[in-house]
Amino acid sequence: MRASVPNRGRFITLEGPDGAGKSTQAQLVADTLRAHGKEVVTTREPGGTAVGNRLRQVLLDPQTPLQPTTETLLMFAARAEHVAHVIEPALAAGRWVVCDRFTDSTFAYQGDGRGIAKGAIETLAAFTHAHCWPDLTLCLDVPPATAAGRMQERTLDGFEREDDGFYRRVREGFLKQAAREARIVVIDGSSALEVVSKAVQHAVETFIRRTEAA
Ligand code: Z5A
Repeated sequence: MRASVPNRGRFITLEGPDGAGKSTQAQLVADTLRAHGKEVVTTREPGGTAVGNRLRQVLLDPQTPLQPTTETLLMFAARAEHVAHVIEPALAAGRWVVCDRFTDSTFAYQGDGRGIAKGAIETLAAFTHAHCWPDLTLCLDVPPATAAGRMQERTLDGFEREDDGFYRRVREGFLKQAAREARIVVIDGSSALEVVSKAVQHAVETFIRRTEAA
């Protein structure tokens, strides 16, 4: 994190299990920032660049299940491109970046979900983006049944076909991560849309006030 560099933008991520409402809320976060006069770049992971989007297709393809190690390395390969070509240049130019998922997802999905050692993920994170960590993370928490209900209409990707045990470990992983990191704000994503939106807006406005007072 380099939030102390003058005029540097801020990096906000949305996290949580599938179907938690991240994509829906990412738009609101961007709108709230723009209403406060910020220039905003919205993006997502895996993806965000041409190479990242090609890796995303490989990562989410239910026909080609990957080894957990391969999956982890490809997530970081996509992230290295994303940080270098999209996130860092935007922050350096004073823009605020709103990103749907980042390295907290790797800790939760590949770490808690697939059993990759936390130390290995920490090493890859330091190698890939040592100086680029989110300044604020909004973690939307939903129980498995709520998320499953929201995903019913969809064609499911490889991750969404995992069993309940995987989903529970991922959810717990996010909550453990939030307990360790002060930048992560947990929001109950299972409430009605207006209620979740209000909580998200409050968290973003509180963060803006804090950065303006600093
Ligand atoms: N992954 C990983 O394993 N490791 C990593 O390091 C990274 C990612 C970066 C990306 O897939 C997959 O990659 C993801 C983790 C893995 N696993 N999966 N699956 P993705 O980008 O396709 O999926 P996602 O990130 O999980 O997004 P999602 O499935 O679209 O969920 P969402 O963005 O959190 O939810 P949403 O699209 O905003 O909402 C889902 C539905 O619920 C939609 O119909 C909404 O209208 C509705 N919704 C939203 N909020 C509410 C409320 N409050 N009430 C009622 N209904 C609501």
